[in-house]
Amino acid sequence: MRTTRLKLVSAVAVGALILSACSSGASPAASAAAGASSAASAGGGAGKSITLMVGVKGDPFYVSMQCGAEVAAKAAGATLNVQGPDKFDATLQNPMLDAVAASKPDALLVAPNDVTASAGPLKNIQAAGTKIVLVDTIVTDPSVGVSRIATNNELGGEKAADALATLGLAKGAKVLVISTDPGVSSVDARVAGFVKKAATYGFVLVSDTQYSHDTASTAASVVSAALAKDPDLAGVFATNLFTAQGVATGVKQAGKTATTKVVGFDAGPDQIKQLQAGDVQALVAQEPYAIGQQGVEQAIAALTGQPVTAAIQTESIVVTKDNMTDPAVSKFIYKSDCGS
Ligand code: T6T
Repeated sequence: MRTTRLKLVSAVAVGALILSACSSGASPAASAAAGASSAASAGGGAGKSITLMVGVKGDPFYVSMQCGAEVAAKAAGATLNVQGPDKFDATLQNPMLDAVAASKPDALLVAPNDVTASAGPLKNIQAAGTKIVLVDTIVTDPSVGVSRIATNNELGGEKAADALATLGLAKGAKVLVISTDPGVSSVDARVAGFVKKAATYGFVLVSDTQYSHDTASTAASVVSAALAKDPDLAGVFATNLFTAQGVATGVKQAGKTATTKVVGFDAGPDQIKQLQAGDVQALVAQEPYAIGQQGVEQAIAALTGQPVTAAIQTESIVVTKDNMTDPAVSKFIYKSDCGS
C-alpha cells in the first residue's frame, strides 16, 4: 500500500471527510483521484500555466518532486515553471512568491517555508485567482490551497523511533532530535511523531530539539557538541536530508559510529552512500516524485472543474543497508536529476 488519502470531495459534499486507503503498483499517479488523473493524462490541462515553488533549490527531495511534476504537466499539455529560494527561509521565498503573484499563473504548487510567515503572500496569490496546491509543507491557515499533498510526517517520525528500537535501543537509551527550524510543518510533525513514540520505548531525550537551519555543517557541529556533553548518546533522529547528512558526518568524525545510531529522514543519493558505508543506520524515505505528479493532477482538476482531493497523504518507508536493493524499497530513492 503506497498512498493513503483523506478525501474531501468538495464539488459534491463540502465538509464530508472520507478516509480511504488506496493501493497502487507501478505508478503513484495510478492511485490519484479518478477525476484528477483522467483530466491530467488526457491533455486536459492544455495551455494552462503552472508554477512549482519548491522549498529550496538543489535538494534531491525537491528535484524528485520536480521530475514527477514535469511528467504530469507534459501529459496534461500544461507548462511548468520551477523556482525556489537558495535557502529554506521564508524571508527569501516570500519575495519570490510576490513575483509569482505578479506573473499570475493558472496554478501554483508550493512548499511554503513557514507555517505562518508564508501565508500572507499565498493568500494574495489565491485572491487573484491562481489555484494553489500545497506540496510537502503547509501553512496553518486552512483557507490556503485547494489541495494539500504531503507525507504522513507524524507517522514517519514514529517510524524513526521504531527504527532506533529495532537497532537495539531500549528503555533508558539517551536520544537526541535534530531538526531544521521550528515553524516548518513537515519536520515539526516528524519531531512530534518521534517524541510520542520514543516515550513508549522509554527513550530519554537528552535535551530539547536542536536545530540545523537545514545546513549539514551546522548539524555536524550540533551533534558533536551533544556527544561531548553526553558521550553515551545512543541514538539521534535527524529530521531531514541535509540535517541527516551532517549528523552522520559529525558522529563519524567523533568516532562514535559504533555506539551512536543515526536514523535520518529522506533518501538522497549521498544519504544512500552514507547508508552503504554504515555512517547512518536507517533512513525514512518519502515519495517526492508522487507528490509532484499528484500536485499537478490536482491543480489541473481544480482548473478544469473536476473533483479535487483536499488532502492526500503519501507513504514513507524505512530504508536500511539490508533492504535498500529490494526494488520495492529502492524505488523510493531520490533523484539528483530527472534523467536518473
Ligand atoms: O525532508 C524534505 C522535505 O519533506 C522537508 O519539508 C524539507 O526538507 C526536505 O526537503 C529534505 O531536505
